Amino acid sequence: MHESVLDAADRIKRLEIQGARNVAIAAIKAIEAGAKRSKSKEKQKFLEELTGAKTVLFASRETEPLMRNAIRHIVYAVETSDEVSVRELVDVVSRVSSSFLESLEKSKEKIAAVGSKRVSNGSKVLTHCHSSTVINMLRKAKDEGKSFEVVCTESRPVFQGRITAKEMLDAGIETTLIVDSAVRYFVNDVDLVVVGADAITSEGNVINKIGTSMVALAAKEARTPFYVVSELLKFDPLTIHGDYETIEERSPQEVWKDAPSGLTIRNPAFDVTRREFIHGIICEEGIISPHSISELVSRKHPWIFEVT
Ligand code: RUB
Repeated sequence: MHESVLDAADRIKRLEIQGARNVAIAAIKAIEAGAKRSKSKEKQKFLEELTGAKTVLFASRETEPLMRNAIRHIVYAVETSDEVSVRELVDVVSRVSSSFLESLEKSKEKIAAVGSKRVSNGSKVLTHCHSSTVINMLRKAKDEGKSFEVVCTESRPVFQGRITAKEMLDAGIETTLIVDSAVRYFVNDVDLVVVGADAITSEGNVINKIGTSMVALAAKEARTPFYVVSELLKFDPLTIHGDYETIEERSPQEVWKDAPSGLTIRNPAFDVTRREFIHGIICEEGIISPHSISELVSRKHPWIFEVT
């Protein structure tokens, strides 16, 4: 296994790299770097290396279909390529990786263009955790000259909300940080809730940072619009075959380092927000109903259902 893959997997596991997009980007770059340094002489061996890298990266975080879709796409391109020379196959990996990264970048900009229209001048927007896609959309709204405030949750146990708060302040946006349990207290006071996504299921349910479903519940009760901001490729194709999205459970140490012995601590990283709580998914194709996700993904990315 090449060091670039092991290193990326380790940084992803430790949350040094966090958020679905950043995880996928790091994994793609690691696969490409590993492929470029491959010592394999035959296609079969090269494929075995790629498959090994795929296994290691998949295991680094379990609830990341964008990363899985990207890696499957790259491996599939090699498997189905007519090329037999390893040098040519490395080029295939580079080409597919670059085009995947480019399309991720384009989607991010399209999402920002669509989503920023929902941020009105003088409004207050609440977000949970740290989503680079949400941040980019809010920055765009700011760049368009809108004046608005952001309320962000701490996002216990590892406080990704602090990253959001710093990035929003850096963008010149008035920002308030609240504890996660204060969401109901503030949600009446905000005009819009926007969150990112780690996974979207075939039924249109969304998996995001633990606590997102509670934010959605509070938003629904307060009649505050709740939007998910996400690339279509966070769709998990396995859910259409009946598989459930696995929810990563992280170390209890993140919750309480020197907890008394005998205490059970549970630390799921994500939860599921059912589609009926979601006003819309702001994606690169526009604002869509969660119900239409499977149909749209099969139209825009039919390959997603082919590769396993
Ligand atoms: C991050 C999180 C983010 C999504 C989307 O959780 O839940 O909302 O990953 O992020 P963690 P992005 O910190 O555990 O990775 O929009 O950047 O893909």
